[in-house]
Amino acid sequence: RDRVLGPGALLLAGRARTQAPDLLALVAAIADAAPFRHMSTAGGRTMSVAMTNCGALGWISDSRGYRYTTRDPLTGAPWPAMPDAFSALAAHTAAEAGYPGFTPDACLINRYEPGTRLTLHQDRNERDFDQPIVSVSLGLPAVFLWGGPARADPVRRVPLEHGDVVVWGGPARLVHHGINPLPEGSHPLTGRARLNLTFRRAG
Ligand code: MD3
Ligand code: FE
Repeated sequence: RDRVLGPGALLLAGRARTQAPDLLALVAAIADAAPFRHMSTAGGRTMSVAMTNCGALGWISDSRGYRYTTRDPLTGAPWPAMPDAFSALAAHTAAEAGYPGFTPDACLINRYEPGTRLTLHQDRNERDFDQPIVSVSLGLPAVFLWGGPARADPVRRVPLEHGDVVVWGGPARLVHHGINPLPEGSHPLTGRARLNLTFRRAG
């Protein structure tokens, strides 16, 4: 299933499958120090996706808007360090997609349960849009919504499965995207959940 999804977007199907148990154990350790939480938006809504971060910078949303911070606002501590296995996977897959030297300083970890969705948005809080974003899907499958540079552009539906890695760069970097409400289900490694890691060069 490895394929170019479109300009700038390369799917490496199942590329993280063999490492998935290790990655999930690392996520559990990160969540012990920086628990998953439902962040609020500037508009006063609560996000249905539960989030945490690791790395020098972490993405947050609160009543003041979206931004990256060096500390977890919940604990006041720096975000947990990015495990070597995380940065190595991101660097290797980015290099395969034509981005040598990708050194992520942020990893946003999203947790979906059945019914959780992520509405169409762009990722624009990073400093350099020439740097790609690498995403790793674990656990339950989801339908990824892939639009265009304008919010009203038509949306494609792309299934993302356990172990899939996608590198988003170049013309794919600023497209609108989201996740359909997660269907009911259970996965041997994650139970009733999908976890998504996104590796970013934020600063
Ligand atoms: C295309 N996460 O964390 S992963 C996000 O499954 C986010 O949790 C979704 O959108 C998830 O911001 C989608 C795929 C993805 C991630 C970031 C992108 C695609 C992207 C940034 C730019 C373009
Ligand atoms: Fe996004």
